[in-house]
Amino acid sequence: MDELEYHRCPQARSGPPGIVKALPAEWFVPHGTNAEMRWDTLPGAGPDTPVERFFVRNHTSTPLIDPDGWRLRVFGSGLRGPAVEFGLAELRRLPETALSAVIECAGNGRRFYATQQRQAVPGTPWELGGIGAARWRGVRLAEVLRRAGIVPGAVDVLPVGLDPEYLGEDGTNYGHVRRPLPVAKAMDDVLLAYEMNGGPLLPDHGAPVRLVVPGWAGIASIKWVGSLEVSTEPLHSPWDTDFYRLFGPAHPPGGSAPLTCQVVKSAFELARGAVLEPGRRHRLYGRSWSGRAAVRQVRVSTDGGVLWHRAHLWDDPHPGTWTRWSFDWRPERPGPYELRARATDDLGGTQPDTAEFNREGYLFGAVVGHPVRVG
Ligand SMILES: Nc1nc2c(c(=O)[nH]1)N[C@H]1C(S)=C(S)[C@@H](COP(=O)(O)O)O[C@H]1N2
Ligand SMILES: [Mo]
Repeated sequence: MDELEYHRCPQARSGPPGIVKALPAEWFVPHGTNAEMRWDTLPGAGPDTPVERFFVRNHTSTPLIDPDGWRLRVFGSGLRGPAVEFGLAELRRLPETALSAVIECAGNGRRFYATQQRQAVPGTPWELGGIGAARWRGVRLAEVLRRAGIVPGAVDVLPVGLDPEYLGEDGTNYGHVRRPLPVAKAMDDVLLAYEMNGGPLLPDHGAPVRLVVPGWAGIASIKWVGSLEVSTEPLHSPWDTDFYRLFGPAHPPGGSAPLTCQVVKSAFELARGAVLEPGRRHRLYGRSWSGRAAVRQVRVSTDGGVLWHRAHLWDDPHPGTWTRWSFDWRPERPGPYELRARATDDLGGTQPDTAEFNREGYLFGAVVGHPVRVG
């Protein structure tokens, strides 16, 4: 880490501290050190979220890392030999892979535990904008681990971020953001990404290199990765023991197993409380996604869940990323309406009417009521 030019960025002029890119109010809702994407900015956007509009979830602040000095150190009992280091140019010379994937915060939708279910939960009160989709390019983590000499008995890989150490509200120092990844997932579809939507990663999204762990809670996709410990013994960090498990009445005292896949969700590309003109046709756009499989079908209700209609899908559904859809609606009578969307994925996973409570408010997968006014 000595050779890194690694420092905190100056305070952003407006919005959350520690984020480098501009956060105009028409694109983002600020939440502490995080910035939520506003869904009403998406109509007309392609399948991927433009990088300047992609949500940011920072535990601390975005570090500015000199790509020429950056090195990825791979070490641990799960390697045949000593530690191996890779520079950015070396990674770029390895076989490259591109994939489309959403990154979604496990707490996305958390606000609806309070507003729809009257269940108070702490943490960032995301509506549904703690998600973005991109075309990622990089090298497979499996390729790097193989070149580093991973042994068959390896069980966990622990990527560590180069952002500042994370301090809890009570002052506890949790150290650098890091979360073990089981070898089975690490050797499957995980990418060490150096490009996003055809350009280099932005500092806020993990430059020079981040992990992209398709389908899994966003915390797995460690940004600004500086090292990977590969181990033949299970590894742990507060991010898989204290955070990002489900705690609560439905779960054992130590919590559920660490979170992996995200659940099925849907969102309208419309402001909550949007006003629509009566007596004309409105094309309601939205997107649905699932961490486990491609989205197969989406149904929309414009009357609070009484009648449901099949939405038109605009994308060939792919696992790992979202599917765009639309529904044409011609409301005649002025007044308040509640829109709903419910998606079903290829494994039959769908969206319930209520999400099962957990103390931290993760994985809100229930159908979200979307109020609009016709008039
Ligand atoms: N090093 C590091 N990696 C991190 C984080 C972080 O704070 N530090 N936040 C995680 C969380 S909780 C999420 S949801 C995603 C957000 O990625 P984005 O900011 O590029 O949208 O990054 C993950 N990777
Ligand atoms: Mo997250």
